[in-house]
Amino acid sequence: MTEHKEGVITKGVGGVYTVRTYDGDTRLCQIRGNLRHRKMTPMVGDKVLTGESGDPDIPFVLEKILPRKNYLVRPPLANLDTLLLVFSCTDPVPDLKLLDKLLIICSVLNIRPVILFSKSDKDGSAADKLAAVYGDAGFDCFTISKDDPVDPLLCDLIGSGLTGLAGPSGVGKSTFCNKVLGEGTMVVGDISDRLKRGKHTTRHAELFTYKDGFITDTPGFTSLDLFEVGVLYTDVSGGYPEMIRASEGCRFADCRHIAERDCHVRELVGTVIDEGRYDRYREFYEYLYSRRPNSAGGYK
Ligand SMILES: Nc1nc2c(ncn2[C@@H]2O[C@H](COP(=O)(O)OP(=O)(O)OP(=O)(O)O)[C@@H](O)[C@H]2O)c(=O)[nH]1
Ligand SMILES: [Mg+2]
Ligand SMILES: [Zn+2]
Repeated sequence: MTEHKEGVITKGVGGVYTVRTYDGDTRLCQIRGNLRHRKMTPMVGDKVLTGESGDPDIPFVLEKILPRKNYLVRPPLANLDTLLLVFSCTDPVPDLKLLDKLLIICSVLNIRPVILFSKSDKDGSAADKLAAVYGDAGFDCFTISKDDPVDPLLCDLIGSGLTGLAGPSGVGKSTFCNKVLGEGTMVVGDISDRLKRGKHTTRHAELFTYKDGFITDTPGFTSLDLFEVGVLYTDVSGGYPEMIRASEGCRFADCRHIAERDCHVRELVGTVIDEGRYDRYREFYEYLYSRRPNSAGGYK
């Protein structure tokens, strides 16, 4: 008789999925034909039903992917509660466009973002400045460094539910995982001396248990197109809570904060609202507006 068990996908490499069942077993699974037929691609974080396959090499099979509460395309993760957005204050230079894009996506998918500015040992004042900008905007921010203990507040934030990591290569995602989970859990890479970029050391997402939840290290990435992942122009403001707060003072209730008269948001740019954040908001808004459904293109 086939023994069915539910669990969570902790890893998926080359069509072979590792599932941790709720009673603590680890099952190596292949994918069932009908799942492939339905073009459902299993993801790390997916809750699944597993059964026996009859194949001694990969003894189990994914029978069913249970409904997802959300999923990210980049990095590919399902059922996230919290996403740690890791950006180094230097080496590599922080890609704040990518950070803001991920904050918009978190707001669309109802994922709690927590921002980590890493390598604060290399440039403490840069890390503090970034944390001030994003902290004032309304996000949970921490500055971290490989030589400092992890803030107990941060440990609490990631101690339950499913936490993913996202950020460019070489910022220290795996280094952070090792600090939390124990040295040697993940391989840590170098950054190139010349380009100050990471070398894509982590190749696959992998989920580990931590306290009452799970934490997932992921490969670094830099390219992320908001339009391609389905974000709409109406979603952009969700990544800018400081502008939503300020918009109460705008003359028009549907103010886009671009060219409208008596726009309180624009009045606050450079003081309460960070100029770089505003510029990125505007760039994303205009880009997605020009690609809105039924649009002939161009921003009016
Ligand atoms: N000075 C300093 N170096 C760090 C810190 N965190 C990580 N590094 C270094 O940065 C390099 C890259 O670290 P990783 O942890 O492999 O980075 P990653 O984000 O996992 O990179 P990918 O797996 O390629 O996406 C390594 O040489 C680390 O030792 C830090 O807080 N301070
Ligand atoms: Mg890594
Ligand atoms: Zn406005």
